[in-house]
Amino acid sequence: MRLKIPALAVLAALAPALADAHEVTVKGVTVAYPWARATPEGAKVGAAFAEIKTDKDTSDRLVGISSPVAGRAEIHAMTMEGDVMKMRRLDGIDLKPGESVVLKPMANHVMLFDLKQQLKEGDPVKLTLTFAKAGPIEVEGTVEPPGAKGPHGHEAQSVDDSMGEMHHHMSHD
Ligand SMILES: [Cu+2]
Repeated sequence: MRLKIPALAVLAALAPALADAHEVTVKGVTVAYPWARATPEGAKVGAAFAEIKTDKDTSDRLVGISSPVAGRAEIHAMTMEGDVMKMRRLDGIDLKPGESVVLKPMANHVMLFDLKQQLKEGDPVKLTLTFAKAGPIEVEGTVEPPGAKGPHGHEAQSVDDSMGEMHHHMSHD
C-alpha cells in the first residue's frame, strides 16, 4: 500500500541519498523494484526489470541503462508478430507526468549483454538508469529465480505468461 502524502514527497526529494536503494527518487523520477532474473552458468545474456514513476509535474525520458554485471545493457521492447515474439532495441522511453512504466517480462525490459558473472538467485544486482533530465539513478535489486515474473513479494509486475526462459529462445535484431 502506498500513501501519497506531500510531506513524504518533499522528504524524498530533499534526501534521495537517504532513500532505500530499492526505490530512489531524483528530480521527480522514481525507480523502484529493480530486479533481474537468474541466469544459467555460462550464460552471456540476462534480463532485468524495474518500475519507473514520474510525479505529476515531471516529464522525462529514459535514455540509457548500465549495470556493473554486464558489459553492455539495452532497453528492449517486445512485440508479437503473429505467433512470433520479437524484441527490438529502443533508443529510450518517454515518461509523461504522473506515469508509471513497468519494465517486466513479456514487455519492455532491460537486456544485459556480456555478463561478467552468473546472476544467482538472491544476489544483489545494481542497475543505473539514465534519464535525460534527472540524470543517472542507481538502484540495487535482487536476482530472482529463472522463471520469476516479478520482484520478491510484489505483485504489480506479475504477468500472465509461462515463458520464463524466453530470452534463451529468442533472437535479437
Ligand atoms: Cu530483450
